[in-house]
Amino acid sequence: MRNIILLTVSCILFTGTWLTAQPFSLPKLNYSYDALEPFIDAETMEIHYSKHHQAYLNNLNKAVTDAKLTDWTLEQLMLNAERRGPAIRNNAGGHYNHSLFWAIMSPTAQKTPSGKLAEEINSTFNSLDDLKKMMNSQAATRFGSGWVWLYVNTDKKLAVCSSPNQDNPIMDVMKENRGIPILGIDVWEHAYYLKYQNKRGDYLNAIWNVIDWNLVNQNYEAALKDPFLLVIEKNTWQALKDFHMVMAQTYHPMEDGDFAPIRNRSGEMVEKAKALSTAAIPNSFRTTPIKNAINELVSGAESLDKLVKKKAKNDKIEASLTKLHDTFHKIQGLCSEVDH
Ligand code: MN3
Repeated sequence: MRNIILLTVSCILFTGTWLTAQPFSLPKLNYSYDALEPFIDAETMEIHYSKHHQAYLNNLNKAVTDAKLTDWTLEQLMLNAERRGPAIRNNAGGHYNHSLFWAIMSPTAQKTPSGKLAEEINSTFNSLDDLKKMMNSQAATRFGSGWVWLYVNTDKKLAVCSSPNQDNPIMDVMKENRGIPILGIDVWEHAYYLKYQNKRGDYLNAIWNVIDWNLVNQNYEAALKDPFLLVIEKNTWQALKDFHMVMAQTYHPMEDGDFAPIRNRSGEMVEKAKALSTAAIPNSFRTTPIKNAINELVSGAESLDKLVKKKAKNDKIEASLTKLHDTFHKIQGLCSEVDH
């Protein structure tokens, strides 16, 4: 009897844990807290990982639960950081950035890059020393808290930038400098203050001893092949996002029988379509079929607007908006067929 009760209790506990399972979890550290001594001290590592990173993670899990976004990937959250607000932006960034940071450091770090990465560093920055100087200088002059990044941009080239707070090049809030980070250095005081106090420069010089270029190289190779790079490039296309917004906010209500939004906003739809046809198209999507489909979108939006101005009946508006929606999805389809 006692065993049955225990079994029941443990089943309930187990189920309870299951039901409250959180979408994101702390990545395992591949080394002990003291492994990066003397460059990063054990106490800083322990607090940084088990307190700071854990807090970003807890807040991220709470934020996605509150926003009912538990099925979103970390990448999706970051691409939409601006619209999703500060709790998602800061904590998705905090989780992603620290996960990358732990993963590129090692007590047995390979101190110099090799292969294609070494060649690209030399051709882009002149030398590894020049790259380090550039990153240290951007890190030193980052006011307040932030990160400095080596990343693969949407043209598959290496680039350096810094970002405030927990932002990173994946996020839509970075208006330039978009791409996939392959090396990030945390320049928040919590990353160095216990050992280096206010001497950020000493921390920046020391950290290169534990950055493992073999691991950075793996990130580089993965980023070059990653289809996510094309997703980021598409995410930089603001005019397409602006059109999409008006389309979503008029088409979906119409599907539910509400024609007020499209009758109020058909002129705005024309404006957004025209803006899309004159805005620069990101490199990978600058194809003739996509340009033609955008022109089709402008004329489709204009005929819809004429119908609205004539106060045409709902069935006419519905046919015209449905056709415009199909044209928009044709553009989306053409974008996903693009070979990077
Ligand atoms: Mn940190």
